[in-house]
Amino acid sequence: MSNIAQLKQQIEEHMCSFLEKLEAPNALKKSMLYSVTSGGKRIRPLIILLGLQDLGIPVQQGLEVACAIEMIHTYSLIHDDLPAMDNDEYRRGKLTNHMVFGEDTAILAGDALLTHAFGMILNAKDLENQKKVRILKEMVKAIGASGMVGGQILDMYYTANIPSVKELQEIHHLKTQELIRLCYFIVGEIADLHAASKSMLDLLSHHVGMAFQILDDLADFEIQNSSDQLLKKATYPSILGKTVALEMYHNHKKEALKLARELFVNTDSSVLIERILHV
Ligand code: GRG
Repeated sequence: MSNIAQLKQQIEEHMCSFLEKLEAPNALKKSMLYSVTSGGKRIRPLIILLGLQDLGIPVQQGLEVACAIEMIHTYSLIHDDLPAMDNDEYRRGKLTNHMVFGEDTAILAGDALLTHAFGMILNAKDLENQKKVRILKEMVKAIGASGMVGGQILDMYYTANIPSVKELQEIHHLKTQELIRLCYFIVGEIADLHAASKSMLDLLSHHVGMAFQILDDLADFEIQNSSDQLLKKATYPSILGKTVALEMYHNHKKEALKLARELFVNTDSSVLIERILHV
């Protein structure tokens, strides 16, 4: 099994054992576990663990934080799929959480995953308290009203109003890239990198986040009657055209790989970027 596959398995096992041990009503646990185990690529926790490994830091120091970030990502997807948001019936080829457990339970499963993410970081065994505080502060910024949730409301607003390119960038920056930025921030914090390397990680997260979003938009552009198209959502190819969007994607990917090669001695972080951004 490859190193990346092994780490992915470690992430899955840790999240499952954490949720199975959780003292909570069974109906809620089942709904949380359903979405956590429904086959995500685990990009965000892998960014953290591979980044640490490539810098020579034991992955154990970041395992709980990495799983917490995946729980936050899962909560955001459960809520994004709800009838009041994108109203999606399927995700990752499976019925969405509210289709299986009902809207009420799906909302609460998302709430519980978000809350437990904070608990997981607070209780992380191999992480110093000072680092936990710095990570939690940045996490609040990245996922709350001035981050992912803020991006989601802008996304809703611009479903009825066409955004400019600058406005589209702002939506995606908040909705998608802030969580990716947080993952690279966590690597820098746990590995105690100096300010210059932290700035490089920040720039790396920008390029990975941009290329990731444009690629997602390009894939959606090719699907007839996708949910973005049905909801008349603005995307990079719909606003700029496919050729320009493709060129932007290639440029961001190239810059991301250049920075990853400069930052990390080992190459698995670059392998992961190649995999995330594979057309
Ligand atoms: C509801 C608070 C709230 C936020 C929702 C993340 C998000 C904000 C919405 C998801 C919708 C979406 C398609 C966003 C674009 C980013 C993206 C491609 C997310 C999917 O991430 P992957 O590919 O998913 O990592 P998997 O399934 O692999 O976990």
